[in-house]
Amino acid sequence: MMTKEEIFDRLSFSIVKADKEMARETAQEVITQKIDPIEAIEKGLSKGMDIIGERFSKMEAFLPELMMAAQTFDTAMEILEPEIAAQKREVSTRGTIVIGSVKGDVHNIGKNIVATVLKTGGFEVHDLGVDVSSFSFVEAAQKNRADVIALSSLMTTTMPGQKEVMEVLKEMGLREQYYVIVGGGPVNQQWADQIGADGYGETAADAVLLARDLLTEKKK
Ligand code: B12
Repeated sequence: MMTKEEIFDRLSFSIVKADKEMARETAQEVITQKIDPIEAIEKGLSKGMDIIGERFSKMEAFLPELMMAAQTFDTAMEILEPEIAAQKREVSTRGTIVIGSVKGDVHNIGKNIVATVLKTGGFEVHDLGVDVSSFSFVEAAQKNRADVIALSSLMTTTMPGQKEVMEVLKEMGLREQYYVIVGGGPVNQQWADQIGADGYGETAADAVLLARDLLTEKKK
């Protein structure tokens, strides 16, 4: 039997090699061994993505390889996602969240994980997809009576999209109505402070804690 560490390494390796069969089999092993699927994502699949991203920035890997790695990630997620969803125990909803990748950004793997984990954490989640305009975020928040707007940016070039949402909210006089949380590769707490967002989360698990804390504060 493979140890947990071996499983995580194998998940990472399957992404780097874009080996869907290996990704599928190893994800299945996560389920069989009752390993926390979120831990497997963070310590396995995402590690592999970091390696590919690193190679890409050094021009040792190219766009087709990135795309194949992303497809391999999705293959593993097809197996892990139902398992994450099955962990859901909360019946009543803790609040409503609209989430999306900001304008110009089509990266969705991390955003999808955050959406899944938020749902499991008891939130009603409206996923607006990728390349979402600032106005669409605000419009969807109004339409769904959201409590939180969650913005994902994977590139330094799309981070200004997060700032723009803050500006649109202010211009429309709606800033006080929603909590705004931000995340994604290049985003950090300093950026969140700079644009006046209510919180930053490094991982999907952080997103849940963040949303819970903010809404508990609200109800006080
Ligand atoms: C896979 C990938 C792609 C895939 C995306 C497929 C898909 N369906 O998503 C494809 C091939 C399409 C792609 C395209 C491009 N990419 Co790309 N891509 C990546 C890569 C390798 C991995 C991203 C990923 O999925 N990570 C795994 C997930 C699980 O992690 P995550 O997204 O960070 O999410 C976690 C946290 O950040 C957090 N989180 C995420 N969102 C949110 C939101 C909130 C509210 C919170 C609280 C938390 C949170 O929780 C998640 C789970 O823990 C990264 C490298 C990297 N290290 O990030 C480059 C990277 C992001 N890409 C990059 C680039 C340059 C591009 C392209 C411009 C390439 C090109 N020349 O065309 C295009 C741009 C497309 C566009 N307009 O958006 C650069 C960006 C550089 C920069 N300027 O900042 C990177 C950093 C690679 C590099 N090192 O150069 N890419």
